[in-house]
Amino acid sequence: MRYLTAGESHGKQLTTIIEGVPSNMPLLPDEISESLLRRQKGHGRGRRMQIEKDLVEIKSGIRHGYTLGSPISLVIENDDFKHWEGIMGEFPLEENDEVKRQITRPRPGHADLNGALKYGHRDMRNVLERSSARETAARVAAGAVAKKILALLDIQVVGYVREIAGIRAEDQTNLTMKERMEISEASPVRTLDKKIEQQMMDAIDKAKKDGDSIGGITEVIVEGMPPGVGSYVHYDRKLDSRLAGAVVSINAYKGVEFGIGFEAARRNGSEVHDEILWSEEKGYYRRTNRLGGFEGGMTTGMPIVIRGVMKPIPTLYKPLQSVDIETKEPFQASIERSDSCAVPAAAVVMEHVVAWEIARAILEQFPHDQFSKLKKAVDEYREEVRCF
Ligand code: EPS
Repeated sequence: MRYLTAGESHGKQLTTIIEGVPSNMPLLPDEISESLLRRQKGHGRGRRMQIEKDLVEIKSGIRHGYTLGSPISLVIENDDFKHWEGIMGEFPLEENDEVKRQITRPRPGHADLNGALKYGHRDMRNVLERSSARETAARVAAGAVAKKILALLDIQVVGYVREIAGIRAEDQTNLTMKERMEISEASPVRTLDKKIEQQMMDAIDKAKKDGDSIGGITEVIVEGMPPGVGSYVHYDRKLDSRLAGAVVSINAYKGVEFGIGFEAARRNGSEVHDEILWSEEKGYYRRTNRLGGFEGGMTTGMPIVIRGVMKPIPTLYKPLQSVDIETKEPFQASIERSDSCAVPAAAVVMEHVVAWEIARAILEQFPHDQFSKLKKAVDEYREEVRCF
């Protein structure tokens, strides 16, 4: 299974093309749009999210509510395009037409300067339009399809916020997946810890007032995975490594950890590894889950616990010093409209990129063109490993 996204932030639309989804799987546009609307929410989002209402249109690959097995193409229109047609249109400029809002002052921390050097763009709008996190809407659309595959295989995925600007939510280990989903969904900052919700919101309001931005940590849990998915044989099929790559590919993400994560460096081996137990009902399981659901690049069957670090968004109303690429003079970087904190939205993005990698790995291990055959193969494998 693979996908490609296309689209500029203020261009006409975002497009996602997915290949390799098995046939005869039920899928409705509303199921994808629900994920898109979740991504748009969150305290700290800027004015752009009031302009957009991200709803997906399915252009191919689905007929009468079922997948065909052919590529699925999905479109999300940018409502804001109507304000940007002159700037973002595809036709050549007329003679004497001025390029409006040309950007020559790169923002520190954004893709502006490196992208301009790489592609030879003197107007850095050509870079920022694509490097904008608007693209994550297209990735959430792909992830929503992956989540549907997983849900039908009894695998659940949920993402929420663990930390914003140093304000930490306590680990809520006693909650079920359903509770995690419902509680985080009801929270304006997508946290499970009611006690620190207001503090997080206050920190976001303060950052906004100061013209600054703040980052945080998001966590995704995956439950219901069979053990042995991934690989110890091939470096590029290790599932934890693929998940780490996918998470760091989300705009502004700088790091990833599984289970106890970096804390493992400070503990003895006997306090890191998870003892193996067996019962008739569960098959093999671990007494603890410090390794976050992975051993040897493969799932253990325990919940996958993965956290990602999002840096503060680099678009600041209080801009940092930069250099104008036309004059080489020092300047304050360009000011673009921005979110003061997108961590709650990023939790939804991370949930979906994780779902995508998991579904992709399952389809690699159980390659079937028809959904019912995939389901049968996964169920048989589950039974086989339980009694192994
Ligand atoms: C973004 C800047 C803002 C955000 C945008 C990401 O957009 P605009 O430039 O239109 O104000 O709202 O996020 C989205 C549009 C989105 O859908 O998440 C950036 O520079 O990365």
